[in-house]
Amino acid sequence: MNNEPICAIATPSGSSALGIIRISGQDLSTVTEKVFSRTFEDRKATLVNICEEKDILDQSIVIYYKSPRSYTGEDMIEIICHGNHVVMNSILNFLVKNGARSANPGEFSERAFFNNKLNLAQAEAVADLISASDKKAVKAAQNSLCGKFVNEINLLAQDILSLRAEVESVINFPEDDDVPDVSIGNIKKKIDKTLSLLSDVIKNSKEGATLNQRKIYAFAGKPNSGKSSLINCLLRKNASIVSSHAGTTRDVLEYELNINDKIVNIVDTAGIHDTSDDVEKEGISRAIKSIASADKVFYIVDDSQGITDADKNFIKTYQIEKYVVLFNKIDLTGKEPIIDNRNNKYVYVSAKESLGIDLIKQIIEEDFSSEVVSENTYLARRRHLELLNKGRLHLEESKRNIIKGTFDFSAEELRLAHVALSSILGQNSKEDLLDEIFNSFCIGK
Ligand SMILES: Nc1nc2c(ncn2[C@@H]2O[C@H](COP(=O)(O)OP(=O)(O)O)[C@@H](O)[C@H]2O)c(=O)[nH]1
Ligand SMILES: [Mg+2]
Repeated sequence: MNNEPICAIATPSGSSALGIIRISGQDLSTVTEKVFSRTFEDRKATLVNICEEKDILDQSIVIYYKSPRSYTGEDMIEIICHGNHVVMNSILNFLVKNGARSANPGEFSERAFFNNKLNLAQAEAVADLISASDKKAVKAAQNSLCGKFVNEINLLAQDILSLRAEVESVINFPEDDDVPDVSIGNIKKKIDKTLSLLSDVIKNSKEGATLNQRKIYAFAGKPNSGKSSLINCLLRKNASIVSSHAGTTRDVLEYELNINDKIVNIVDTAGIHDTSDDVEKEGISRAIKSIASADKVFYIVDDSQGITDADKNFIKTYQIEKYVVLFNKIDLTGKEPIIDNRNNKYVYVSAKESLGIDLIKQIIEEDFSSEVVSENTYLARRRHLELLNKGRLHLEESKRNIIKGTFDFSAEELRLAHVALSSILGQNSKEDLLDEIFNSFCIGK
């Protein structure tokens, strides 16, 4: 790993009261000498004028963190200067002239990982905390960062290691003697216990995994039911083309909708019906795909025409679990904008008269309030869930082999389960995976 000095602005661009520039490297004495012409005491805030020849670039506070007691584990310096981008960039350029290199995205955290300051799951939690979009996501990212998730994984990994030792002792049992039933029974019990602990972690991780993924709401229905018109009402702009000509929307169009600081994606789709037009057919097949992957489907029915068997069949055919039927055009039928009490999946609206649009927003908001974040919800990534599930499959396979009496296969499955869990923490991870993870960080972190 490289450990030459790197530097970056760690605060957002634009004007702010203060800005922070970070420097990290195995040895910062040369850079310090050239840039500040002085040395600093460990962890003490010092007021300095940063001067390039006779020019004062800024008056700043400098804090020096001596290795290994720093975020990266290397020598680090934080310059707290005025939050002006011209000032900060001139300091950054001065640092680069004096031997520090501009840091790549996530390079500080990558160094922290290689210096065992953070494991991979914690490093990922740092990035997720920075990008968390609401209080729940923040709480779940903090649960991951403070090591609760890591502790659970470590405990599971230890259980699996000791199980493997037990299974191996059975393999080494003298050939002439049968393995006592008690030992086999014990191992089975222990695998079951580990499996149940692992299932709990998977459940808590699944809850958290949805927190940092943006929810997707697909608008579907027959042509001309008013899907595009309703979306334009929600977005308060003419985003999708509206026309009385059936088949106007042919591609899947995705928009961002902000409801009380919660951002969701709204998807406008081609109207579903039988058609011989090839372009429309392709649009319909794309619509069906995006409907299948949406978190919820708003199915639009033209209330002046009423709900038909084809509409009802659509929900059944595509096994849409979470859906709400929006009966649009109530300006034509004279109904009130309400959520039907008898069937709370039916909502009456009018895009033309902007009636019931708040009810649609209310339904979206309720999806957020039903999410629970407990002490054990982790902001797990897809990568973690995949590895947890892989661990579970190997454990189950190991148990099957114990039952069959193929102990050596069972031990191998336990080894693979252990590899899966330890990969969550970044043990034995490949370089390209690490690159992919750290490259998605922001610069300065
Ligand atoms: N009267 C009435 N007409 C509407 C309403 N919503 C949409 N329309 C009309 O229905 C037609 C189809 O609308 P559009 O949004 O393009 O439907 P889409 O094919 O489902 O996207 C257009 O002529 C719209 O002006 C409504 O609430 N009331
Ligand atoms: Mg449309």
